[in-house]
Amino acid sequence: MHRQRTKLAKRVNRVASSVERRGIVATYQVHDRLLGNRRARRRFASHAPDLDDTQRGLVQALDRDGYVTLPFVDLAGEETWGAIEAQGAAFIAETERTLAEGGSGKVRAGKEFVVRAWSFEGVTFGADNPWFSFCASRRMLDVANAYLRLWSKLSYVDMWYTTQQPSTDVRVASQNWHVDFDDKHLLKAFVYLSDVGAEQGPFEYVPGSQPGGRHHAVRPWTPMGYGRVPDEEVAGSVPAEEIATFTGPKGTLILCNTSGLHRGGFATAGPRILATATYCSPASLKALSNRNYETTLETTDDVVGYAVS
Ligand SMILES: O=C(O)CCC(=O)C(=O)O
Repeated sequence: MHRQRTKLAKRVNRVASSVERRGIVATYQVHDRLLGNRRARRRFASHAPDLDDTQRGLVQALDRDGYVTLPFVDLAGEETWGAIEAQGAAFIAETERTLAEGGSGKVRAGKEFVVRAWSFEGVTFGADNPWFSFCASRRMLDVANAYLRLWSKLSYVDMWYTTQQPSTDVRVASQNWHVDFDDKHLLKAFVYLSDVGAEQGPFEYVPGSQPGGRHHAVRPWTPMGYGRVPDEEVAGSVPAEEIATFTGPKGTLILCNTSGLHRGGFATAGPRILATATYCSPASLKALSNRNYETTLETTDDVVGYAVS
């Protein structure tokens, strides 16, 4: 009797999650095709940003390969970099103090190897936060919006301290090849706040695996899609020399459409510290993802106001 009830409960749960899943997917598709994204595309089309050569170059590379990398100062300038570097140094010092005292810092279940500055803990950002201010600036938003061809939402802003682990460990979570399930219209920014060599868990990407790219067919994006993509599947479809491994000095900026194949954070010879941000479409925030912050930012710029609301 008890066994029967357990079996029935499991079946009911399975059916309920499948119905919920289908509801989420349908909501995303309606927002992508008809509601939020359609309006965001119209807004973008009627206020095309005026890009300079650097910004235009970034968008062209993103269109072609799904990623681009350059020194952060080339986009943001020395003063902005100086402020973010100092913010990063404070985060590193605080994290290392916490870890030395035996604490874990802000970690998420299943990804305990990443200590986060803010995570999803009800943080409020204002203009006094240099990394947030850059992420919400027109300088950066114009690139994100021009790539996504819509007014994007800034959905996630954080700093990560990826801890060192034994090289004998098995890769887990985002250390394995995967595509982000949240959105098809996605752009992530990573700025290294420490030097990252081959053994500090560099970010890796399959160029052209973004929607519309030459390797998209390896794992086409679907809403709430699959988790880990086996190494053999990537190796069998993409020549090893085509895979981009982003080693680089502190101050390296990577922009990447992570609805394509990527992995990173397997740091076996020292930690990797970076600042990160996610730009997504309105459909994603309606159906598939949550924003990690509130803001007190006051702005008269509609593009900025839209991104942070
Ligand atoms: O830590 C990394 O390099 C991987 C990050 C990642 O998978 C993501 O942000 O979606």
